[in-house]
Amino acid sequence: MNLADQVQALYAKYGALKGITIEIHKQLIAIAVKNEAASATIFLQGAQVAEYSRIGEQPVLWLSQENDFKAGKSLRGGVPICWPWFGDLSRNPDQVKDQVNLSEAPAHGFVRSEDWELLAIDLIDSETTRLTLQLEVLPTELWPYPAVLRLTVTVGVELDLELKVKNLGSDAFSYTSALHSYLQIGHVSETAIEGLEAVEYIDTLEDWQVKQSNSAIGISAETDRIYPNIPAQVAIKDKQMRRQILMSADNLPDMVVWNPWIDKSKRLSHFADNDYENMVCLENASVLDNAVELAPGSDSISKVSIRSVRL
Ligand code: TA6
Repeated sequence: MNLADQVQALYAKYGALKGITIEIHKQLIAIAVKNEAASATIFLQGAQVAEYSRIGEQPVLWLSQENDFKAGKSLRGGVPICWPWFGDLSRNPDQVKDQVNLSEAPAHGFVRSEDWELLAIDLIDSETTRLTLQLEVLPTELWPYPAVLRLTVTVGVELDLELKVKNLGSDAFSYTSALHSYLQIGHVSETAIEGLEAVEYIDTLEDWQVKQSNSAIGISAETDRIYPNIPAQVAIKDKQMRRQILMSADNLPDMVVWNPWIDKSKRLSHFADNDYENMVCLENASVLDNAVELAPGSDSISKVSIRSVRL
């Protein structure tokens, strides 16, 4: 079905719903949501929440202004879904790595560039809208394990993303995953990350050494850290925007903290040279020792809640 027909079918099904608009961004289709609490934009490709704002407030999620909205290329920004592996496959646990042909493995898995099906839009109340999207993962040479992924996005006073993974095959498989949230900040020099102080972390930029910072995290250089087994909630304190963004998760025990800083910003696709000043990624994840093994027929549900609170 071509883009116009897809949009037509979506309008027929959901166009009459209050606050729902079907949008075309070049080669991609998005669902725009607006209710009394918030607005959001969810792209069918990758089931990617690209935007989320509380009504009358600055965006909570950061989205690159250099995206070209091409089919097959995940947007830079919002909340990309990293599955069935996080990051560079070669740095994944053996039980994940050995399942896949390393030579063809894109960073962060493949589901973030696939077209997901919109199953439902529900107007829960005047402040809450829920979208349900699904991706059937058919066996391929790259990933031979049939599965179905379902993402439930709840747009309201907070943004909730719930990802359910079900193993449809007759063999167990293992995966790592992350909800790779890009968060909008006023300026990196006036931002601190609280809640990870007591957690040892892996510094992927310094030979994966284990380190610990005993104070709130400030960012003043390229930062790419894996914090295993984090506390229930992590906060970004944003002095300039006079708010904090609270990140809490269920069944995603780890967090990756990433900011590309100056040099990597120049090398990144769809990323302006100074974009590092206004974003930081806090990625709730299940990686390394927390890789998930899914038995045939079983499922795993993980969830992230993102809430913006005025300081
Ligand atoms: O989560 C951190 C990270 O793995 C960084 O190393 C950087 O590669 C970032 O993800 C973005 O990855 P992407 O493939 O979306 O450009």
